[in-house]
Amino acid sequence: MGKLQEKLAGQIPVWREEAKALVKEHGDKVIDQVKVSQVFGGIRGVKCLICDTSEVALDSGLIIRGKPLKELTDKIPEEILWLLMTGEMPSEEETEDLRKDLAERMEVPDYVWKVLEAMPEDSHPMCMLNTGILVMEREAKFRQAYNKGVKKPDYWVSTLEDALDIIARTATLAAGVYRMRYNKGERISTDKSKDYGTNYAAMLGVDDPSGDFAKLMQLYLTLHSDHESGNVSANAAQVVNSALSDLYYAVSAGFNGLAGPLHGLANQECLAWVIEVHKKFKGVPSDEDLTKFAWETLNSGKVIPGYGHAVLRVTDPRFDAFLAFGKEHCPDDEIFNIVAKIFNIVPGVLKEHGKAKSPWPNVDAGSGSLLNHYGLQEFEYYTVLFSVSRTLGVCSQAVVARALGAPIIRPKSVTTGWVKEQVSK
Ligand code: HAX
Repeated sequence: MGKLQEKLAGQIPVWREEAKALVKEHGDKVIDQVKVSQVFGGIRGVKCLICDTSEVALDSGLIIRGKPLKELTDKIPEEILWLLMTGEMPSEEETEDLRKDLAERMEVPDYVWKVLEAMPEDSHPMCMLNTGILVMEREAKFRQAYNKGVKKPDYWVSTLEDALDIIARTATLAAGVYRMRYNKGERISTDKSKDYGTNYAAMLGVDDPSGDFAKLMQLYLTLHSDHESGNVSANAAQVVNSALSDLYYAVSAGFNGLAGPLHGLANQECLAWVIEVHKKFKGVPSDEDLTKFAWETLNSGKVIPGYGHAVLRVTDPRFDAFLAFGKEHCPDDEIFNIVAKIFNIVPGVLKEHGKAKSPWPNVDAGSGSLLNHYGLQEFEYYTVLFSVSRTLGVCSQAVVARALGAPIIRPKSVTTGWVKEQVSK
């Protein structure tokens, strides 16, 4: 048994007792009410989900297990994964144990590559990644355990095994998709002596003499790892997993949601918009030109990608972290400078426009310019990077949910007629 399994085996009975006692003692207490505008408005803001891995504060952004993101930007994915799952930072020994375990699981079976090779050459990299995940479902340890009659209190054990397999393999799969889809040559093998983020960066094969691209990948994997459970990808995965569909099905559902332009795909749209600005103005535009261009985008009925958020009402601390990385590592890059300039101009434009509840940048506004700087310029691939990272959070949420014996998710829907009746009473 690995150290993570041991740690969780010790913690889970305590979590269960705590949840049971809460429901027993306070099960009838009201913690929120639902307005008609929320029912018609994407259930925005309704407090009806439990997620212990992370929370998003309106006024400060991502907090992972009680730790604000800015305290975590120097951590590697193994440390973040341990924190997400257990609620504690790992010791060096625990980090090393998890690193080795993940490194041992990174190999992707041959049949997966054969399926991907048979896909049309213009397939979206997100569709390729997702196909790879789904094809591996035959290996799901949860499904095997369930078919053998495993008891509910032990569901988390095989779910954790699937989680670690999926997390480890997603990096290899994602790197393979990059090399296959963009004709980069042979796949690069995993190196069992490396940590997860360094391995992923190396398997992509991006030229990295300074090692800074690997540093960016570590940061990237941390920043996108989790964002509560109400966002589209986490929520989709959670709902699917609640039916006891195994994690391959659930992660795949999450990735399908991440592939939407209002969610994870915004990062590709974002860099596309920045590059359009760069091309149109042949470099960094003046404040006046950029303001005009932002208005043209809005007036044509489009959103400004990378700006606004369903929950956050301040600049996303994940954007701040990317901006700080860019200022340190590529302060003279024109594309990065356009991103920084957009940050000065667009919030004012969005405020004047008056629609978006938050005029501030989200995580997707800055990441693309940094990837572009290091030569990873195929922006259709960017959501795949996001997916590799988000697997950490989605899988951790599933392990915690199975540990707590969370039931199948089944909210109640109502008809428009029913709402009309209620409001006329
Ligand atoms: N540009 C223009 N209009 C915007 C806008 C933006 N960046 N952000 C919001 N709006 C508009 C909405 O389209 C909506 O208009 P309608 O009433 O005409 O439909 C109005 O402002 C109110 O929207 P909101 O309540 O502020 O925002 P939502 O909670 O509905 O949506 C979104 C949040 C992130 C989807 C939204 O801000 C958006 O579309 N942003 C651009 C796309 C983007 O950056 N997505 C990535 C978000 C982060 C993420 O999940 N990454 O994975």
